[in-house]
Amino acid sequence: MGGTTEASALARSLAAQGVAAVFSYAGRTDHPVAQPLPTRIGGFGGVAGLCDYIRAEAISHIIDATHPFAAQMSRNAVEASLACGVQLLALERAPWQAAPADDWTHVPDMAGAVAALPDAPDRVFLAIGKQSLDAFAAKPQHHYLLRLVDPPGALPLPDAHAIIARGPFDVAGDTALLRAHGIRHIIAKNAGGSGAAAKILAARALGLHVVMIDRPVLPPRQVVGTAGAVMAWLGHSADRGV
Ligand code: 3Y8
Ligand code: NAP
Repeated sequence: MGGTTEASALARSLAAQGVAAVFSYAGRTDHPVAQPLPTRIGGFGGVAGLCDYIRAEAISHIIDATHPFAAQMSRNAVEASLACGVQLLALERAPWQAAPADDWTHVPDMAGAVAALPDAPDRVFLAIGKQSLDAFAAKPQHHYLLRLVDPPGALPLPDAHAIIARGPFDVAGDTALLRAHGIRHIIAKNAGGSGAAAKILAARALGLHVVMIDRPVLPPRQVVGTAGAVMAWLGHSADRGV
C-alpha cells in the first residue's frame, strides 16, 4: 500500500527482483505516478473489503508503506492481517526533528495548528494538501499560500493562492517560494522522509516559524525504515539487479 516516496522506491526493488506484488493507491489524485508493478486504485471497502481482496488475490504479505498520516488505512491493515492471518510489515520514515535554532511549535492535530497561528493577519504556507483546508476557515484573516496536487474547486479561504505541484520538492525551490510570497508561518505534518522535507529545511534557512503537526498514534505493528529491510523481510536482497 503506497503513496509515498519510500513506497515508490520499494516498488522499484520489488520489480527489479521480479517479486509478485501489486501496488495500491487510494485514488486521492487525478494522475498518480505510474509504478513498475501492477497497480490497483481505490479503497478496499474497510477491513472486510481488504480481507476479501487478500483472499481473492491469495496475498501472502502486506507491506504498509502509506504516509504516517494515512492512519485509517494503517489501522485497517493491522486488523485485516490479524483477521486473515497474513503477515504485515510497515515501511515508515522517521519523524523530522527540530534543529537547535529552529522555531517549531508542536501541535497534536489540525485544530491545534489553527490555534497556533496568530490573530493579527499574517502570511501562512499551508503544506498539508487539500483534505484539511476547512479547519483554517476559522482564521480567514491570513493570506494562505497553498500547495496542492490537483487544481482545487472552491477554496474555504477568502485570501488564498494555490500552487499546483507534486513533490518530491527541493530546498532551493521551497526557499525561493517562501521568500517570494513573504511567508512567515509554515503548517506541516510531521511526514518525515525526504519528499516533503524541503519546506522544513527552507524554513530553517529563512528563520521562519513552523507549526509541526505530530503524527496520529497507530496500533502496534512491525516497522522497518528502508526498502532494503522490507526486501530482506520478504527473503530477497534489495540490491541484486536481474
Ligand atoms: C495519492 C501519489 C512518490 C510519492 C510522493 C512523500 C512525498 C511527494 C510531499 C508539501 C507537502 C502532502 C500531500 C505530500 C507529499 C510525496 C509523495 C507526498 C504532501 C502523492 C500521491 C498521492 C498523494 C495524496 C496526497 C494527499 C495530501 C498529501 C499532498 C501520486 C503525490 C500535503 C502530505 O489532493 C488531495 O486530496 C491530496 C491528498 C493525501 C494530504 C491531504 O490531506 O491533502 N498526499 N500524494 C496517493 C493515493 O491515491 O493513494 O498522485 O503520485 C504522493 C506523495 N505525496 O511516488 O514519490 O513520500 O511524503 N502529499 C504531507 O506530507 O503533508 C505535500 O506540499 O510540501
Ligand atoms: P486514510 O485516511 O488513512 O484512509 C482512508 C481510506 O482510504 C482507507 O480506509 C482506504 O479505504 C483508503 N486508502 C487509503 N490509502 C489507500 C491505499 N494506499 N490503497 C487503497 N486504499 C487506500 O488515507 P489518506 O490519509 O487519505 O491517504 C490516502 C493515500 O494518500 C495513501 O496512499 C497515502 O499513503 C497517501 N498519502 C497521504 C498523505 C496524507 O497526508 N494523509 C500524504 C502523502 C500521501 P477503504 O477503507 O475503503 O479500504
